[in-house]
Amino acid sequence: MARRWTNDLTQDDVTPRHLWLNRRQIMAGMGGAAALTATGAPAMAQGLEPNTLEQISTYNNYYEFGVGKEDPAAYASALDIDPWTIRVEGMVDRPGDYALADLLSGLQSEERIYRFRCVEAWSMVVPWNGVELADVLDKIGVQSGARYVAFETVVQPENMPGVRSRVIPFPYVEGLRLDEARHPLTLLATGIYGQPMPKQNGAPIRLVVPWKYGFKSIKSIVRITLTDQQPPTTWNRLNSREYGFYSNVNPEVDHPRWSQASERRIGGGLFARRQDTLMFNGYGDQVASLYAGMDLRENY
Ligand SMILES: Nc1nc2c(c(=O)[nH]1)N[C@H]1C(S)=C(S)[C@@H](COP(=O)(O)O)O[C@H]1N2
Ligand SMILES: [Mo]
Repeated sequence: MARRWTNDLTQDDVTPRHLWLNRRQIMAGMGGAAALTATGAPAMAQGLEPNTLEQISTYNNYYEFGVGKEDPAAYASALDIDPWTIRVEGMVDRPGDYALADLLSGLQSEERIYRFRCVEAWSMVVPWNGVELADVLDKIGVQSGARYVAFETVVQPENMPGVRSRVIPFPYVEGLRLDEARHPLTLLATGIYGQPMPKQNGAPIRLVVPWKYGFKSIKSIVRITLTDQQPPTTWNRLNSREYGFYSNVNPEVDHPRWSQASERRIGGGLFARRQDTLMFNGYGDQVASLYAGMDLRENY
């Protein structure tokens, strides 16, 4: 049984398994035996109707495969994910090269439906499968001086057209403060809708931090480093004025070139109203305390 969160639904809460794959069918299901959450609130009212697997896996950002939203779906099949080894290093008790299965063995598998908000002001709702990053950190044994976790994406030039044309510097790197990394909402995701992670979404394992802009959720991870220094992050390196280390979703702090007050839900249709963006992407009750006393305008 997956652990549950108050504003996170399992697939079965939202709609029966056989209705997952097609948005029209989901809507039909809701018209009949109106889908209810565990608490009895309509799923729609919470804005947590999941996107279809088709939507989630055909509109992506994964610059290693190109900058177009359809490039990852077009090219990521070339990504070589077998075998997959993750180097664990830095301030840990048990460093080493872990086969993916070994790193995950014995850990509680989770099913989490999260809002996903890209800094470009589009959003989806994604039913992830994975493990809590905190459980992985416990497994590798974080040493007392560690304050940050750094992540790195695989680089396979022969399989990645965006890497060959150097659209941005690679490897893609990201990082979290240790308390953010240990937060129970933070996942290392290995699947979507109960299926192995599509390559364009970051197979075989990627980060998911639902209260931060999507670029923090680094894909296809091959290195995890515990450190006492704030690690460099790809978009901050490229443009520190536009992309901070924290990058918490915040409707009150605009991107220098566009508003962050609202978002376009993918799959909402051509004429759908934009939705209001929620503070911490709707996870403020769980995560706001991580930033108590911090100026969120300065620490963007
Ligand atoms: N390695 C890597 N990770 C990445 C990216 C990328 O280009 N390369 N793009 C980021 C951005 S900007 C977003 S919005 C999300 C997109 O995740 P999705 O395609 O699963 O929706 O992945 C993030 N992780
Ligand atoms: Mo993004």
